[in-house]
Amino acid sequence: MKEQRTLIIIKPDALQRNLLGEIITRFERKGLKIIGLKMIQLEDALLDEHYCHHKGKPFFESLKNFMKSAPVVVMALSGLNAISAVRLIAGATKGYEADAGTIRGDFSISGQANIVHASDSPENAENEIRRFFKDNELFNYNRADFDFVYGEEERGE
Ligand code: 3AN
Repeated sequence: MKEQRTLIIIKPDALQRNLLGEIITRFERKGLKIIGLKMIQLEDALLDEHYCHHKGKPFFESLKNFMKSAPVVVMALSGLNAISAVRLIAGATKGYEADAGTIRGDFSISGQANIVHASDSPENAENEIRRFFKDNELFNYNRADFDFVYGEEERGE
């Protein structure tokens, strides 16, 4: 079983549009385990680090202003192939291009206000989890439904 961890940021537009519960529910019902969850106010230092690959692009300042415009909810998830599974649930970056049925496809029509961030590789996922969570904010526990969420071999039995 390829157990992976990944980081989600539920962005200010989702909070303002009362979509927090809806977004969290989609990941829970998929079978992903929530191993960390908190609300934070983002600031420049963290955003400069998190979006360093967009530094210098024309939308960089506006992206940072958007991400600071209200609190965000950060969430660490674990599961089988969690990184790609979560990216599929999130949908394409631009809401107006994202497939219906995905979070962005269902709730966003914007390239910037696109509801969620989701890690895109194992290396970035681990860096991003470390960026947003301390060790004692991450939890390891058994989920009661996992005998039915996964097959026997996937559970390592
Ligand atoms: P993803 O979040 O799908 O990995 P990235 O890393 O390319 O996509 O973009 C990070 C964030 O930057 C996006 N989620 C979006 O909010 C913002 N962004 C990306 N491209 C644009 C753009 N052309 N105009 C405005 N904002 C953008």
